[in-house]
Amino acid sequence: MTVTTRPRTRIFSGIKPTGHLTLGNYLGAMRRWVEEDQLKADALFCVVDLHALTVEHDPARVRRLSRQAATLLLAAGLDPERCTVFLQSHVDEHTRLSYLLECTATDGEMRRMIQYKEKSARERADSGSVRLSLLTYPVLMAADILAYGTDEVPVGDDQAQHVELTRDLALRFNQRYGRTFAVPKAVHPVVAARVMDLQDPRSKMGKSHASTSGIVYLLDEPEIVRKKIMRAVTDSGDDVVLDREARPGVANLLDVLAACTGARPEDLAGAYRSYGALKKDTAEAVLELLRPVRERHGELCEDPGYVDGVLRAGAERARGLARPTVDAAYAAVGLLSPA
Ligand code: AQP
Repeated sequence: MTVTTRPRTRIFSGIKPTGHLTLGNYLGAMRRWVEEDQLKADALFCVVDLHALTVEHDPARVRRLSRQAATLLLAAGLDPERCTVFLQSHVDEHTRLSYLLECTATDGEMRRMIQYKEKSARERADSGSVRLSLLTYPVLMAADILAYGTDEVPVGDDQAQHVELTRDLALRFNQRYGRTFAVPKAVHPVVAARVMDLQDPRSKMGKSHASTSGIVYLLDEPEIVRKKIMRAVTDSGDDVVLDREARPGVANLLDVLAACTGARPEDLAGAYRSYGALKKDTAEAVLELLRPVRERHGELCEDPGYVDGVLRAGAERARGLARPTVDAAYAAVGLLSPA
């Protein structure tokens, strides 16, 4: 009898260096990568720097933010002994595969993406034009995921549509050319899957938004974090109830506090009599959660050679994992391999 051992679940996720990382990134994605994913699976985490080129950008800032994002991932607790951390642009297989997936996707699918609709409107207003790569970026994201035979993609729920597209492309490619890709699924946190902007609680807390007063950045000074949370928009009522439709600002604070403390938002709602007390406790809980990340980030900044070494080793491993799948995809569509 042959005994076959099932390979470990493969996990892939990424973060874009389009701005300073936020509490939304941490609660929606990074924390789970640290506390669950790297412990249970063969996990790869990527600073998806090519995605930062889809909008107006300053090269020096992209460089700075890419390094800062990688450093923050390690500061948050990703352990290079347990998982693979790397930069997307260091592994050519992502863009190699992206082209084949552009030949699999349709332009209609791309134009239906909600993020494209939102961001293209913003770009057109700001700079008068929209880069083609903003339209095709979900295909590159699909390539990021499919190149690694990924089973699970842990993301905030703003990315659900892109992972759905990735599944569709994998299924279509497999059906046309023979089974080449694993078909991944998105996994979202139970609480705080979409942290909202503190000043505009009907919009996601997004790191590239122009107005920063509703965004808690992971590296904000404690006093700034307190100020932003104490000034969060709530509503005209004064009792603390969980009503996401009518009172999105209060619901957002309850979700954040719940995510920080492990309590349930509905239980927390019953425990507060004023918005002031809720904000104060939320601010302190957020600070407590972020304190070790800020401290470790400070230490790692003293040792940039360490971060470079992690990224170099991560890219090397990632390349080795992605190449056979991408080569197989090239062969499957009918391209001759170099002699
Ligand atoms: N507000 C959020 N709540 C929960 N999860 C979030 N994520 C992002 N914002 C929230 C999750 O963090 C991971 C990395 O995000 P990203 O870098 O792909 O995108 P972003 O932070 O949304 O930044 P953008 O797209 O550059 O700019 P904005 O935000 O301005 O649109 C993902 O898993 C994401 O779900």
